[in-house]
Amino acid sequence: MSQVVFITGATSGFGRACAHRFAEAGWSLVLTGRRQERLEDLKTQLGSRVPVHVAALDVRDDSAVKAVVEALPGDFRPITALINNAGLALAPEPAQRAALEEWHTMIDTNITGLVNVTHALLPSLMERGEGASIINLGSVAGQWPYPGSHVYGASKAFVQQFSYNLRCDLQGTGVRVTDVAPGLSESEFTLVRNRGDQAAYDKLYGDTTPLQPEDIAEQIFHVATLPAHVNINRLEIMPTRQAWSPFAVDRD
Ligand code: NDP
Ligand code: 8X3
Repeated sequence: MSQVVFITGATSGFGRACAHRFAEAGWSLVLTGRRQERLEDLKTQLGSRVPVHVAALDVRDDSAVKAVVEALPGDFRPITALINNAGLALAPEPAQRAALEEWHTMIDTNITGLVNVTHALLPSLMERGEGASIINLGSVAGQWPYPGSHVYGASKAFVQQFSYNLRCDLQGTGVRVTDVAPGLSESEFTLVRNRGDQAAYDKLYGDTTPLQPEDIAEQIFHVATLPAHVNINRLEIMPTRQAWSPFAVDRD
């Protein structure tokens, strides 16, 4: 039976790097994201090496998620690994100045979207059973608070706890679950968060050495290809040049 990976948010950053990494190892790819053109580009790049199925998908739309899963061609099921990667941060300002609509968008994407896709693919993952994996993109922001993280960090805390709780329910099915929690990583994530502000992007990633999407893809591939009896519950990854800061104290 061929190995099949289903990736959400495959059009950029970690998701796109995962598409390349799993293709290198000969896996069949199901690539999803909202930007159809980028999906077609990936199909052109990778389709001569491995079977590739692309589907434009907004993970917030549960009917669309169900339809995409139901329409998966026979060669692309059952799914061996689900990479729940689609996500975003918005509203870089403090909570008291953030727009409610942007909070809703983060919740709808990072929480509801991830839940939609997981729910739709659980039967397929359970059909695969031993060796199957759900790999959820959490973040250091789900564990460590920092200014401007408000709903984004809280959404990633949900991802961590949902991953752990899934582990409990899936015990005995062979399906593994991992919360992968990266720190500072260079991708379009920062342009999305800062509304396309290139100066903010350059400031965050300049004069240091952030993780690259390929670094995260390598870890995700490692998690998905461990022996079937091994489950990494949470994998937190930071660049060597990133660490924690002291508590902030308000002084007169
Ligand atoms: P990118 O912005 O490069 O990629 C995000 C991906 O998510 C895109 O492919 C985008 O595709 C997709 N996406 C966003 N909204 C939706 C939606 N509603 N439906 C379907 N797809 C969607 O960011 P990263 O690769 O850096 O981030 C990937 C994941 O990793 C996210 O969950 C992020 O929170 C997390 N993360 C990122 C870190 C970082 O520092 N970069 C660190 C820790 C975690 P499209 O627009 O085509 O739909
Ligand atoms: C993204 C990493 O540090 O910007 O999840 O929150 S961080």
